Amino acid sequence: SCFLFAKPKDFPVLKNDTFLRAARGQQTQHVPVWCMRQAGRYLPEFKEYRAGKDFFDTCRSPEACCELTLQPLRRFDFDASIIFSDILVVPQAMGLEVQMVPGKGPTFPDPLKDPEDLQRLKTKVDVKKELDYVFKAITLTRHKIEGKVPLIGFTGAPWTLMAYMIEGGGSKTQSKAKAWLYRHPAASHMLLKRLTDVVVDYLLGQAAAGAQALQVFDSNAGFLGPQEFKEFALPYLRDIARRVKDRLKETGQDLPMIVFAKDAHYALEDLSQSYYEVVSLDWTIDPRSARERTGGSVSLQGNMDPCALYAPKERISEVVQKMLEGFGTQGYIANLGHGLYPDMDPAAVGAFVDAVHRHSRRMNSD
Ligand code: 1CP
Repeated sequence: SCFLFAKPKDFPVLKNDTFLRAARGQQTQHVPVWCMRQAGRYLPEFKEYRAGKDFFDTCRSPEACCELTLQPLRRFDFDASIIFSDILVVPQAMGLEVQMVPGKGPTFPDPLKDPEDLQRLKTKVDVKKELDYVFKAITLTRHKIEGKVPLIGFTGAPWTLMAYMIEGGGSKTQSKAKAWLYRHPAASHMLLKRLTDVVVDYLLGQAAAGAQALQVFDSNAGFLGPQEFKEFALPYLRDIARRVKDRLKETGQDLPMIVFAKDAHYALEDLSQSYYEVVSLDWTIDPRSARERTGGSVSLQGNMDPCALYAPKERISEVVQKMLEGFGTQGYIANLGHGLYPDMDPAAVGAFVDAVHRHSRRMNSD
């Protein structure tokens, strides 16, 4: 990687480091909490701000990304923020067109069909140039957040990005992308390797721009069986963390990294030995067994079923308490097992955040 950034030194002082401490396994007074997709359509102010604007135009506006990142922080006592963007900006940077079709989701008009289509991708991706708008958004947001909470940068993982590039959008089976793994393993590895190189530069650029932690979303991991995950996902996830960390060390930076491989139960032990400080869990894993299987080697994040937010406040509080009892209050970041849905009640999110803080403070003082 050719990134050599001066570390910006003029950011406001961080006032709440609970999330960063928990990520590193250091002691905290309360369990920090944030939500995947905390900026989103469940917030009326988000819908109002986004109305009539193209999704990826919004992603390309640092001011808009900053505003949308800050919106949930004005309502809720979150301990972290995540930059408003999307994982699909990476395939765009590699030369594939992606549109956001209202009511349908992200759509590639011309997805990859055969290995020959790899020729359509840029051979050299100038990440600094192509994704500069994300770096600008991060720097601006880091200033405007005024040190209230840390700012998380993120990327899609190579397998998840590859799946979108071949499927051309969301998919129930991922059968087109999986067909590549079985039919064209060499071309698959070539694509995954190229995605890995771009993702490494992308995360380094985000760190240089002011991101204080980095999350890698392997949202489509669960479509793979254990063998395929071991061959086509895990090596790239490990490579990303190792390369980003090695490079950051040279510049004297040390950012906690989070891996979220949704539905990849079978990989929990491997993921906990993959250079990430935090393993983020979906709701199908029991907190106690996750602790046992990771043996205290990493911090854990997650994993309340997002649908628990449809429950009344008292029930949310009970679910949170059980979750905290399972994970314990240290080396733990409360979150959902996946993102918030657009029809969720903002008040339920507030109840979730307050329950995490309240129960964990009480448990720590018992
Ligand atoms: O206009 C809109 O509001 C469209 C909805 C939306 C939003 C709010 C999309 C389309 N992306 C986003 C923002 C987004 N995407 C964030 C923002 C920060 C935050 O969390 O608050 C993040 C982290 C993402 C990451 C992302 N995009 C993932 C990984 C996380 C996950 O949900 O698993 C994935 C898979 C995407 C692709 C994507 N973008 C949007 C949609 C609807 C989808 C999923 C499409 C599908 O698979 O069917």
